[in-house]
Amino acid sequence: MKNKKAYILGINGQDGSYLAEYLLSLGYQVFGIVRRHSVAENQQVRIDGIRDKVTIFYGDLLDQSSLEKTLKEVQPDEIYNLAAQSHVRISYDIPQFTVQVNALGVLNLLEAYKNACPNAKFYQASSSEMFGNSIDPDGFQRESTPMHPVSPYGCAKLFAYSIVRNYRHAYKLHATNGILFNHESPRRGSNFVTNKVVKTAVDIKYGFADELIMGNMDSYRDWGHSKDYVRAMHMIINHDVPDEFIVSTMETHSVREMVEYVFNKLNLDPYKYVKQDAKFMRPEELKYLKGDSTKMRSTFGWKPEYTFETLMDDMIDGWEQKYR
Ligand code: G4F
Repeated sequence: MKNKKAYILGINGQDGSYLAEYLLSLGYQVFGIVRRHSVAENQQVRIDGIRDKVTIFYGDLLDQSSLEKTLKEVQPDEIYNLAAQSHVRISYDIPQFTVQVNALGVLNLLEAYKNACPNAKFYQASSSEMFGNSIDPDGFQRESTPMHPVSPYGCAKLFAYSIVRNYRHAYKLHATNGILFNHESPRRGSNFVTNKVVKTAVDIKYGFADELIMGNMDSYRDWGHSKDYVRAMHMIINHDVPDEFIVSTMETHSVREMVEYVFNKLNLDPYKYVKQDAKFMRPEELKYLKGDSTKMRSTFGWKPEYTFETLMDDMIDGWEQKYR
């Protein structure tokens, strides 16, 4: 039987790199799309280990012709859109770019997919940020929870989510949405809160930093491990019916609890080092996320292997190994 072909936008990101490794382990042929940068160094560091096993093309969500050309050439079985301007606070600094990429870029990709390979299956990286501060009375967000995003990022993601559903129904495409809650790993960018905290705490331990400057410590997030979540993506895209699924741990922790866990693990007193600065606050904050992933768990038997503690331990270990 011929190997399945996967086409991954955002292959050099945290999720893209883990997904590529996972699909290679399942025998897939993997094709990745990367954007052109003026500085070539370090752009593809997350896929260094599999560089000779994947085929990389230049492409961009803002350039439909690049997508259509490569989709026609590859004729993939599965398309994963993990590319985005993924930083919520920065979406306030560059709102129009964020909407161009995260909303209109997805429309460009859907058009390219419809024209080039409409029989492929499609996965869109939708986000719990789409819920904004909407919470069901029992304290969870689930597939049926109303979506009222509170950032340019969240608004753009909601457009993308909706247009995927629209194209599914209008053009009979196998187009799916995974609504993923926050997911982290040692490969997380160090301007997201978990990796910023872990990296700075390890720096403090080894004498390379003497303070951690934070934004809002009172928001709550449902943090899982990216490795668990890429397995979920593969299950969602391969479901017989294209649909929406929440992927989450069903637990929530405050940023403060996360900071305390990391510092305590490193035998440091957080309150000797942690300060706050308004520059890391957001004009409007999403205060509380806790996802109900019952549908995902009961449909596929999926469950996360990592807990909040083993996730944070893995990240601490990742930074400590760099110093060792
Ligand atoms: O790590 P964060 O920047 O992640 P955020 O905003 O929740 O977004 C992430 O998860 C979304 C899914 O819900 C994704 F769609 C999105 O692409 C991204 O992956 O911030 C988490 C929390 C926020 O409440 C923020 O205000 O941490 C708070 N925080 C406090 N101090 C900080 C900081 N966040 C960052 N990035 N940096 C700080 O210094």
